[in-house]
Amino acid sequence: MTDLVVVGAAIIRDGRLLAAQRAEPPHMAGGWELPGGKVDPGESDEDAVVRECHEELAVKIRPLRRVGGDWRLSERALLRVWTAEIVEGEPRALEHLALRWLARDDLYDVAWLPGDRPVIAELEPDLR
Ligand code: 9L3
Ligand code: MG
Repeated sequence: MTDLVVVGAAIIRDGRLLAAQRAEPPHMAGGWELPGGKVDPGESDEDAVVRECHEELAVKIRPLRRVGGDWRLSERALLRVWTAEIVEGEPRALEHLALRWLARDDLYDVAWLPGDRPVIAELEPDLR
């Protein structure tokens, strides 16, 4: 079986990272993640991360730089992450419970989902 590819956006503005609190499924609800989701069949990873951020946050983003390689989420899913900038709009929690902009000092004030944690650590140098 091929792995399910999930893409995530590390949206950084003024040295702060946008964190999003999941609303579902129940075992993940309340946990914090980089916004994103599953790549559709035939869709490129970068198109998927742009689409997901539009659907979830109502913003247009531009992916900038890949963060690490394939991050294992589960036996069958992996996460690919890009740093990104907002080129249009102001993020709104259309599918999340809440959004927060985190500086380096408050990066771990939220309960990151276990799969996202190693990615977050790699983003520290990008933050203020
Ligand atoms: N997931 C984990 N970390 C993330 C993202 C965007 C997604 N940063 C996990 C949660 C779900 C699966 O990947 O189990 C698919 O994500 P979604 O399409 O439900 O957002
Ligand atoms: Mg999602």
